[in-house]
Amino acid sequence: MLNLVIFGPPGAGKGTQAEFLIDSFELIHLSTGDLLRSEIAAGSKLGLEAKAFMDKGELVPDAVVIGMIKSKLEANKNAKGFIFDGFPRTVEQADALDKLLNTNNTPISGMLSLEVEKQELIERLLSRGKVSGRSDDQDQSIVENRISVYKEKTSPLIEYYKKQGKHFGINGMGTIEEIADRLKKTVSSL
Ligand code: B4P
Repeated sequence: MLNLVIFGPPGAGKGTQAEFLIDSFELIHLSTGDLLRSEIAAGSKLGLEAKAFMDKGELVPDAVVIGMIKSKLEANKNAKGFIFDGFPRTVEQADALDKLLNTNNTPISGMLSLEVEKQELIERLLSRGKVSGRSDDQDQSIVENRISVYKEKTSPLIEYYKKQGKHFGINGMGTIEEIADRLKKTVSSL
């Protein structure tokens, strides 16, 4: 079973690249950002709670996202593998994911860490904000807050996966196709 984490700061191309990887390696794409936006669109209680955090560029509480991932794993017991996109985002989430996967003896195979310069991240997110209507992509101060939250709470996961020998740094600058090729080469070598 191939279980991958696609990792990087907001705007690094996680969602974009995950779409290529699911096609090439027959994986199920689990994006916590997409799952949360579906809850918001459905007007659920969970969505309402999440929206308040997301609009400010803050992380949604760990218990909420861990619960969402747990139920998706249980609903897809026969999957060939998963690509986790936007999850884990904190050390607590990474510990919870390890526990969930180790119960089935299907640990993370690799963490693909997209490396992109800050100015490029800001430009990508603000340009998506002009067309997507995403509330967290429209205001430069919210975008910058998301990048700061990433540095403080999410970037320690690089060390977390390095210690497990599972960290693969990938140059995330260039065209979408160039980056997809780099990722495919790395995943094929796992
Ligand atoms: P996400 O949905 O994960 O948003 P993101 O970090 O911006 O990544 P995304 O996948 O959307 O963007 P991508 O880099 O592909 O999270 C949104 C919010 O949800 C979080 O801020 C948080 O509040 C909450 N949340 C989600 N998961 C959580 C968790 N686990 N715990 C707590 N809270 C959680 O692409 C960005 C743009 O760049 C796109 O427009 C794309 O087209 C463009 N792009 C990509 N690659 C490019 C390239 N090579 N060149 C030019 N443009 C490119």
